[in-house]
Amino acid sequence: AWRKFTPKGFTTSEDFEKEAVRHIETTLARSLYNCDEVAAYGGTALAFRDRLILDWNKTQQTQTFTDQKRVYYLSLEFLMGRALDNAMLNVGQKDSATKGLDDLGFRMEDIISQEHDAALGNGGLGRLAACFLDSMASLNYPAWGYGLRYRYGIFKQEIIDGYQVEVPDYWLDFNPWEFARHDITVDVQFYGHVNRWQDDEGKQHTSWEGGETVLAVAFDVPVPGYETPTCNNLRLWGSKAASGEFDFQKFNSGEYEASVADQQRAETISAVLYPNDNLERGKELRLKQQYFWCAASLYDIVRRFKKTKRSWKEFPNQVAIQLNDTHPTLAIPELQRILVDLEGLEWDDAWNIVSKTFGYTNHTVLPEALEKWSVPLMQHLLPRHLQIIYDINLNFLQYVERNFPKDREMLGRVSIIEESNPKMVRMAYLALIGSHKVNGVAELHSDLIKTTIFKDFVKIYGPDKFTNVTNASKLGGHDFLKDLTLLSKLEAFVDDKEFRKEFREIKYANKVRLAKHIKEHNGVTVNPAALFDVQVKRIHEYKRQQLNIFGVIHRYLQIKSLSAEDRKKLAPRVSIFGGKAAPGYWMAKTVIHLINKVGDVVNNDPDVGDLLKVIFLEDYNVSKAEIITPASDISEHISTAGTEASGTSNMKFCLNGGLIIGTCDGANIEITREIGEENIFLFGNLAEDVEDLRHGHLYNHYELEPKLAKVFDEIHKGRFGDAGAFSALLNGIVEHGDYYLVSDDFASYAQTQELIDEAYKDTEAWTTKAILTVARMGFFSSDRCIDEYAESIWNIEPLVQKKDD
Ligand code: 26W
Repeated sequence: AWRKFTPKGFTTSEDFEKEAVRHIETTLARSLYNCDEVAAYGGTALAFRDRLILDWNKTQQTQTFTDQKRVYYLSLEFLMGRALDNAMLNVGQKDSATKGLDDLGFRMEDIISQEHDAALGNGGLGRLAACFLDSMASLNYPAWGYGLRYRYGIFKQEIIDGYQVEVPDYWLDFNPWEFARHDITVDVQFYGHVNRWQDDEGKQHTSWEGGETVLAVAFDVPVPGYETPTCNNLRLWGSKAASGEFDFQKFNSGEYEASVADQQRAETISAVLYPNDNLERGKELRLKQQYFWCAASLYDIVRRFKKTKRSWKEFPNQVAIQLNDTHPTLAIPELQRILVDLEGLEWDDAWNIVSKTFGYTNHTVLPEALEKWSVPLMQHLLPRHLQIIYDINLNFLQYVERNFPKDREMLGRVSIIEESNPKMVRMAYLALIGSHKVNGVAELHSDLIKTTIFKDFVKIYGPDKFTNVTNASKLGGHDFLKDLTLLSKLEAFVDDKEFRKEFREIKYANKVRLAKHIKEHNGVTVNPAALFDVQVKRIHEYKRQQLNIFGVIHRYLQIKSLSAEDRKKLAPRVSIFGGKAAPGYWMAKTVIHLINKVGDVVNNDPDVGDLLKVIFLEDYNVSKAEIITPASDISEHISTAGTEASGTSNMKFCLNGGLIIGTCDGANIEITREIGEENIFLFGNLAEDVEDLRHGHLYNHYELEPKLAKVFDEIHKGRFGDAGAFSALLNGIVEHGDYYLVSDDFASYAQTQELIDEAYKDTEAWTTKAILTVARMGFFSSDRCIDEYAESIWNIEPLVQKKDD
């Protein structure tokens, strides 16, 4: 309805065609005679982009004039996927475009798939950021995202001879969705030294001088909301050599290489996304990325605030900044530096503003993922920030000392500086101390952070500083998009024959589509009537793809042990895996290799036939997820209890009519509460028992679970190729303590898989479970989630545009 008051834009297929053709012929300078799919994509994207831009400009204008509080979402990762389909969904008129393209001789599906994914993220954290941008726009919150414009997103994964091979992702080839703002730039400083001096009135000043400067250039990406004129902005910073830095002298005297080297060094900062998920490696370039992005974003936010001519103490009433994990924590000392060194505020006044402005979301408790930066590195790269961090720490520790005079040990435990060699800055502590709210991403996780990594801080600040906002997901479809709680209306149809049939047909059609994809990409024929069992996510030991593949081997051995007659009673299954391993994560790469080797054997064994197929889908990403997720009957969310903060694909699968096999971890627990425990397949040890079990492994001799032992025997015998290739994986379990409790959970996992086989045979009962699951998932809408952030952390209100704005 709001379209009625949008002045421009096509509403018929003819008008769409005119717009698209105009863009193809003029903007893209292509002749219609050799218009290929790439050009047709370009024309279509530009036609929709025009419509978005009108809304975008108006939204930004309204936000500026209204001048109410805004939220800034700082994230090093935004896993956006493709933009065109999303733009069509939000703007409307996809049907006009489909018809128009058809007239021009193209299929919409093929055109959509021309677009590169914007894959500026690793996994859950980055995808969550993308869902949040969508919901913030859909709910009309004045909100900006800030990130880095990586020239290369997450690598593309190829599987060659069963091994992962990484290929660079040249996604910027043609990207109509970004606007380079060459006039919006920020100088960002690195290295140098700190000067202290006194002015004529005796006031102390501190300044950061020397070093080198890199230029941050803004690239803006429109973020449309669903059925609303609100179109927010995602600002990504690209790095360039600062104008003064490019050495014309050298260039003139023929030293081309030397002059270009400076330029390249500057551009390296935003060149590539670090492909580690949940692993911190302490690389200088990563720290440079983090500061570059924080400094540019803060400068931009402060510049916008200063235009309002308000006093500094109003800053937290106008600005909320959300830190997506600790990656943007340097924004805290940076704002303190701006206020104290550049704007001349007193330390305490500045700190009061800073700590009211920030909120910090924690996404992991894995110790190896907690960011720490070495003090010498920080001293070298950001000398003034290190001083500020030391001062923040001093004030904090004095506060702790006053309040807990008897607990001297506590000071060392909570200090931002870890007294190791070299000393380290603990970024999570800095983020917590500099924020007014800290939240976890699912109930169990939010409880865990209060009893483990942040235990002392609950004593220091009290429990109210900590809160939970359970993660959520976006529904990719057409109905129920506005209000996911409307899903509950489906429950009334659970016994409706017609509805049940249609529900099953949709699932089946989605499985047929995935089967086609598998045939094309893996060359394996799978039966769409088989149970599709899917585990797609980053490959990580804690997520336990190894448990899944060992379970698959166990299933294979069982099939082999049966007579042809008994085999007929089995339920056919397709085990589908997908996900990237961090390039340096050998154990994860070994798991991928094992999955592929098992697939080679199983898929070619005539004894097995349709009863079992094992598929590894190459290059799992957002656009592949759009095909895979709706095609699953069962998806696996089987992390060792207490390790997966939330998980978000678990929600996606349920929203798409799939059931879950899972551990009592992350959001699985809340999903169970919502949908009912009769509709989910839970197994395995509980988080509260994990620590004791691990101790048991270390101090007692422990025996491998017998079924798992058989699986290991077969691997050892070389059934899946050279066993040496898998020895590290098996030894981690047999000899090195089985940290992720694969053996402890194996029996319960295998048994639950048998329950699933039985349950799937009862089509009617299964359909009921699936319908009830969908109907009860309303809570996991990212709109609900964003409203909770807005209310309990950001204190912001929606800004709905008036008709005649
Ligand atoms: C410094 C290296 C690094 C890189 C990424 C450390 C940590 C991360 C992320 C925090 C990892 C991540 O994506 N965490 C996931 O966040 C999701 C959204 O909240 C949760 O659903 C997942 O459970 C959590 O693993």
